[in-house]
Amino acid sequence: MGTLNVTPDSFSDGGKFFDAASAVAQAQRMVAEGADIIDVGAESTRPGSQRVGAAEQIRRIEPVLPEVARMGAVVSIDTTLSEVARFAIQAGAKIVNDVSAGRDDPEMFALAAAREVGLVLMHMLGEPKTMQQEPRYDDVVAEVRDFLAGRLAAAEAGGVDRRRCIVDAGIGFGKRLEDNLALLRHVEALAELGVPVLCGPSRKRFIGEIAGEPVPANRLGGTIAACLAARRHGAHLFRVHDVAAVVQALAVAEAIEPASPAQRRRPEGPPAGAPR
Ligand code: HH2
Repeated sequence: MGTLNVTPDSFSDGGKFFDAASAVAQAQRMVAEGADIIDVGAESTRPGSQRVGAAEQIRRIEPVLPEVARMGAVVSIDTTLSEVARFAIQAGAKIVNDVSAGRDDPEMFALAAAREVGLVLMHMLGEPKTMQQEPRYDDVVAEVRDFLAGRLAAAEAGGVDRRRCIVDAGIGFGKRLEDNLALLRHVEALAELGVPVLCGPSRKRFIGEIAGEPVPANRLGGTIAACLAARRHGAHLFRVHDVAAVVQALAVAEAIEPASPAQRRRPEGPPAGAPR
């Protein structure tokens, strides 16, 4: 999954793809580099960020998302607002990546159910504005797993087919360094939920903390290491900015040590977001 931030303020590439032409070109590049999914986002969720309303998110994605949908990759929309998701689905998106796991907008599950799209449910402690203010867990892996089990149940109760859901521990979303490391080390605990696991460590602060690298764009080595560790522990999808390098790393890891059949295939049914 290649990250496409049509934002002025994302933590690692804010402003770089804010105009439509550079966003479309970046999507083309990521598809050519081997991305299966392009995740289009119009709101930064970096720690401390301010919310962006639905109208502004739609204004940002409108000249970009339909073009990306025409490229042949599966398009995912990174939003917590059903109004934005509805627009994106109409324009060709097949997956909704909701970092609030359906908590921001009570209509999100009904929309995902009615339009039969894939749905990413991610763990976040609190909200982006405050999530990095002293996050604390007794047992981060169990708490994140239990939270995601609860959101999966809520999505199902809202009519969403569990086979269309994907879970994500939310690396960096209200987590200390040791929490992020424990979650990467224990992907199996999330895989036990029986749906694919998405992992998004790309360029994040925990890599900078370990490596002493303050510039997010210089964190590719750490991104690859985190993706390979998560893969070894059972992750199925990887949300990254640097597609070519991560695709190559995953291909070499696969050649050395093939993933388990359970990791390569969906547990049952069609892939999340597959057309009806
Ligand atoms: N991380 C970011 C945004 N969306 N979605 C999922 N499912 N998992 C993630 O880990 C995740 C996500 C943050 O990264 P980025 O989009 O590059 O930055 P920003 O939120 O500043 O736009």
